Amino acid sequence: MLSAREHGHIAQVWDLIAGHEAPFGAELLLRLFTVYPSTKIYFGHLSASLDETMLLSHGQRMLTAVGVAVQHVHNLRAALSRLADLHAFVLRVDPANFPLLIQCFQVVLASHLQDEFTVEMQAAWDKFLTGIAVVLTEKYR
Ligand code: ZNH
Repeated sequence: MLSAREHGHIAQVWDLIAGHEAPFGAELLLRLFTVYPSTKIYFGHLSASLDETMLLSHGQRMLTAVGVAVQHVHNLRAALSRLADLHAFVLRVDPANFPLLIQCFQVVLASHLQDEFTVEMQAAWDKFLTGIAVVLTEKYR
C-alpha cells in the first residue's frame, strides 16, 4: 500500500510526535472540536467543558493508536482490529467524521513542521491516515 519512500515520510514525521502523544493529541482534538463542532457529540462528557486533562488523556490514547499503526503500516487490519470493532459496534462514529480528523491532523503537522512538511510528506500522511480510517470504518453494517 505505501511505497518505501512514503513509509520513510511517515517514520520521519512520527519521530517528531513519538513521546509527545498527549500534547499533539490534545491539540488535534481541540482543533477538530473547534473547526467541526458537530464532531463533539461523540465526546459528550469530554467536549462539554474542553477539559484539558480529558483532552490530553484521550489525545494520548488516540495518537498512541496511530503510533501502533506506524509500527504496522503493512498490516493495519490486524493491528487495529480491536479498535475497528470499538468504532463500528460500540462508538458508532459516522465514517464521515474520519476525513475531518485526517484534515485536522495534517494541519497540526504542518503548523509544527512549517516548511519541513513537504507536499510529498503531506500526500504520504494523507494516504496513511486514510488507510487507518478505512480499517476503522470497514466493519460497519
Ligand atoms: Zn476514536 C476512542 C483511536 C477516529 C471518536 N479512538 C478511541 C480510542 C482510540 C481511538 C485508541 C480509545 C480506545 C480505548 O480506550 O480502548 N479514533 C482513533 C483513531 C482514529 C479515530 C486512531 C482515526 C485516525 N474516533 C475517531 C473519530 C471520532 C472518534 C473520527 C469521532 C469524531 N474515539 C471516539 C470516541 C471514543 C474513541 C467518542 C471514546 C472516547 C471515550 O473514552 O469516551
